[in-house]
Amino acid sequence: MTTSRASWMHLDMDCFFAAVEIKLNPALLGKPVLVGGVNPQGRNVSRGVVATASYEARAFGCKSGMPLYQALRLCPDAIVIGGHFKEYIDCSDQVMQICARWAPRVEQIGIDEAFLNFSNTEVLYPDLPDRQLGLKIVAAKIRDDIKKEIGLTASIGLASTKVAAKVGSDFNKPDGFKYIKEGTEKAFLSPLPLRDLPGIGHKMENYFHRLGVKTLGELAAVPIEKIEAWGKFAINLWEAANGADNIWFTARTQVKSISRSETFYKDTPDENAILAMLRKLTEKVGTEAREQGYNGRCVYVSIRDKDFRTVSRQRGLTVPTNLTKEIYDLAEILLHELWDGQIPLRLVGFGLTQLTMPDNKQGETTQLSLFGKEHDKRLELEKRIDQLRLKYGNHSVIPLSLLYLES
Ligand code: DCP
Ligand code: CA
Repeated sequence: MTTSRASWMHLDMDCFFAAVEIKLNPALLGKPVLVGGVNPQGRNVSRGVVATASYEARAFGCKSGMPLYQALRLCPDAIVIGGHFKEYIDCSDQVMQICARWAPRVEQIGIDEAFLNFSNTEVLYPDLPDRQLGLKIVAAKIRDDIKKEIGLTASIGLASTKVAAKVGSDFNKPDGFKYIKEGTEKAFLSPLPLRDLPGIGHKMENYFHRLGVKTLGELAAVPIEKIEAWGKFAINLWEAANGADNIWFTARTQVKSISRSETFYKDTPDENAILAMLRKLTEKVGTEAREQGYNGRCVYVSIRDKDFRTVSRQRGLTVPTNLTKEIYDLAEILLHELWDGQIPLRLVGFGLTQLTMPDNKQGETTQLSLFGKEHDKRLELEKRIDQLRLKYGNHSVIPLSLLYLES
């Protein structure tokens, strides 16, 4: 039997800014809360808009993007708060770290949402009888970790396509989970209103409503010629409504973190093998960061031991960087702080977070002069290695320590 090996989770935090505010002040629990009316400096702005509303406020019709005065008209008792941006970012980082513990690849696409790529993860969960059953357990673990460690709720969609996973995470919100079985994507999307498919704006929605098209199933049945009039983006939406996956689902905002984790074939207490794994992960993350021109301000390492206990630790870098050497050096320190040097490890994870985007996308960061000559030389070297790897394959240039893993 040939089956697709693609498996995606989409994780989205519930009423994120409001949830963080409630966590900071539990007296707000169960009350209608509006986040907004304050600027990033925390000052009141009279003509603000609602950034988000707690589910209690949503019951009155309040929602993101609505002018505050209008939301207050709908729900005069709502409590308006906000401005704890640092806390939102801290919670976001913690959430992404938990995701990276469980997922081999994490694509953060907004402050509170990420795609978790579990494609081809058979080796990761070899002890589980059914792979999707395994991933359902993993989804429950992720939500559980987030609840226990951060005190917030997340919703997750699990599917073979990104589109279905994304719509799925919204399906049973808040604190929800939805699994869309492979092959049922179109049937799952079909009864849903057009606006449930991200990317369909008001204008397009109105256009299709005038054509009598109200659901995604009806959209899927529109002849392609009519869709083409709307251009490439509409074709992507139409394809998505037809159950296909497509890559239009890229970052809504810039990528916020790059991470990798990997499970050992066999749990190991061998320091050399563990450091080699860490080296491999930092190489991968460094290469991707350099390719995309990102520098990170912070790194984290997570380890999972043979009993599935998982711990992580993060630390800021003195200057933002994408140099493998610099991120590895700090990662090694963090690893030694986390690991007692004895207990066999099952998995190691590494992430570069708080990414800053340089002005141009070639990775020629404008901050180079800040870093000094040594850094520039090292960057030049690592980029050459990237090019060699691109040309001759990943194995053409490997640090010696990696031989532990390769052999
Ligand atoms: N946000 C904002 N302005 C908007 C939309 C969102 O500032 N117009 C911020 C506040 C949200 C956060 O981004 O808390 C995440 O946005 P979501 O669209 O995921 O909305 P929520 O997480 O608030 O709610 P939901 O439970 O529906 O995901
Ligand atoms: Ca959200």
